[in-house]
Amino acid sequence: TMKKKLIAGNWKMNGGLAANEALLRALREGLAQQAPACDVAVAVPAPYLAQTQALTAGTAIDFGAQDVSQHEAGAYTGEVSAGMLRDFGVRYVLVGHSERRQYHGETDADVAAKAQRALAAGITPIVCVGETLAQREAGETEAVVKRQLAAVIHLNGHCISEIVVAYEPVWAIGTGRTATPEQAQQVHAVLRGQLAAASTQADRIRLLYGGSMNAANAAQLLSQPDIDGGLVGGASLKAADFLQIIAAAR
Ligand code: G2H
Repeated sequence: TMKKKLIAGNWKMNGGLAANEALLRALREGLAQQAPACDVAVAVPAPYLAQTQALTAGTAIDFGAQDVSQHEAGAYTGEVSAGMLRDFGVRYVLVGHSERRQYHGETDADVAAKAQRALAAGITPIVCVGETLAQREAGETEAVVKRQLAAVIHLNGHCISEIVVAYEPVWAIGTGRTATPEQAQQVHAVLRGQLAAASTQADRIRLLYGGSMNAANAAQLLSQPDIDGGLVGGASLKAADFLQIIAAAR
């Protein structure tokens, strides 16, 4: 396909002013030498959006947030709205990461509402789907990811080609246990088929793989026909590793 791959780092709740600056400077230098064939982004904790905006200005690095409120504005203490993210030039926002679903009780309906808020603010939601180990072992993988994707396919007034989807098997997240390229491709093909049934633009939607992607396994995963990039957690915190993954995305 013609689309560029996307390699997105998910810093999760890591970093600090000094560490972020060192990491972003190293990425900038690395990318200036490498001329990446793919799009590159980092999803940072909300307090560092301004810092990230300043340090990535004029570079090949896009950035995003890790969550967004499903509400537009008002009495929602602690929440950050899509409009606030837009004020900082945010291009992407993770929505429905499994850690949000698991530890913060986010439902498919919440995820759909958040994706819709992002789109309305001109921000591309990276919608995360994925099965737990128990669900995989019960043979429910396909049903689970299809249900999670179905929730965001028919968002009012927005063409679904404006989203990015990340498949992250929960059992592979931060565990060092990666899905095999075949396991990942199998699920990506299911998701592609579901998107194709809903939209003529399905081929334009980027499907990322996430879950212990690293410098050693990225090339094989990224060579699968329906894997259009990666959502990278732990390995995105080390510039050398992240740059190697970016180099593998051709
Ligand atoms: C999955 C991934 C990034 P990691 O959560 O979203 O993290 O690469 O550390 O498994």
